[in-house]
Amino acid sequence: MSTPATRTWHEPSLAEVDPEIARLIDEEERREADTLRIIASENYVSRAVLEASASVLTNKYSEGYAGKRYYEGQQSIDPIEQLACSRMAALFGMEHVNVQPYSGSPANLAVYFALLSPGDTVMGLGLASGGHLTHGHAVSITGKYFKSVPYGLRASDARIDLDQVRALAKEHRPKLIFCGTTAYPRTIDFAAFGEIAREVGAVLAADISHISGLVVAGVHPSPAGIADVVTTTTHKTLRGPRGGVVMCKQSLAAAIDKAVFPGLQGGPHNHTTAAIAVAAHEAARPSFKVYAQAIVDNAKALAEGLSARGFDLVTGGTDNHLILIDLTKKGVTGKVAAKALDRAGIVGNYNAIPNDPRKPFDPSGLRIGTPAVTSRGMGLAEMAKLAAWMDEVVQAPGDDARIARIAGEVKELCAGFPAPGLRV
Ligand code: DSN
Repeated sequence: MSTPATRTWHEPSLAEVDPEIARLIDEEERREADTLRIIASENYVSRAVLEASASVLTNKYSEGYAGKRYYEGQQSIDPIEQLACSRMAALFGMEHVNVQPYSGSPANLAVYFALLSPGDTVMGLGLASGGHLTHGHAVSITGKYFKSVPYGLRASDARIDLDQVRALAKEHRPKLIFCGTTAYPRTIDFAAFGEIAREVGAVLAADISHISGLVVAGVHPSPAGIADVVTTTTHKTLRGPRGGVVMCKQSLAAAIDKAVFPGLQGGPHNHTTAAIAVAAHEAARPSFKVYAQAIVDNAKALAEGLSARGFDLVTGGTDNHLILIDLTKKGVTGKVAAKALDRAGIVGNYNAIPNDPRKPFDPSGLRIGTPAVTSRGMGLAEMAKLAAWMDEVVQAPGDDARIARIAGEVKELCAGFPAPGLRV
């Protein structure tokens, strides 16, 4: 195997050309190093993924697919895209993979564009119940151009109401059923969705953006062999670059590819494609299974620590990487809590809870998750500290002295757990 020759720059650095942007990037790196990132959808990519993302591949146009491009000069691009596709196919056990969507929303749009006509009926989990905008929400193109029939959660336990899914599917006969979530702490029953989709003759699309890293590691059931189409972002639990992927049965491959290009997009982002290939390579290693299991173990430990401190958790806990906290009984809104936690170096996001009486921009809940802290190598002892700090902050979100002390303690803890991809 040949090693690439060492190359040197003949141009000024970013810091020399644009010190203002260089400084802001440095500050962001410092912030990512010194704080606990508990936004459930965020993570740290490895240095290898970062290097591929920041490569010269960003210079190249490649409309089309490997072997069928509209521009010349694809000697490196074709094998890179083929590697990304074959690695993702092997990882997820899917027949066909398209790695070109720019992110999760375009990936989902490609599914609609490939399989539906405007006005066709689609079912998805409602946004207020933990679904995604692109699963048919009224403000999204998916709710405006298609007839959207949202399903929801059981009132008794805030789990996806599969009886309601079946009843609505029988009544409305959707062409497409989306299963998948952005704020749901429990296992998705793909087999049950598959049965319902078959009963009504609908295509089943599983959007596994949040849980794809857990799925490939076998710590969450896989939709492979059940769903006709699987979409995912690549930057959440999977630890890849910001990107999107559509995977499907071979019978849908041509329609999906045509929908992505030329239907929705021009040239793919080749630097992202290469980074997806690297992330798939990393996720195929045995160590990734250990990592994904640790994400779930940490989430369960954090949930227990928070419950023990009187936090009200939607569904009472978690099966995956994510915890949804109802702060109503704590007497503080999600926004006030999230902003105070951010000042303490604990970065999450405010989020609506099921049937939230408050508005989405100032809701009753917090959504947190453990993928990023687990990427730093943190474990159960650190989750106990995190629960204690969160409790202290939420008890007194206006206590600046307390928050400053906690921010210092968080920074000290973080120094012992260097984050992947960051310079130390
Ligand atoms: N923004 C993503 C998330 O945080 O879940 C979904 O699009």
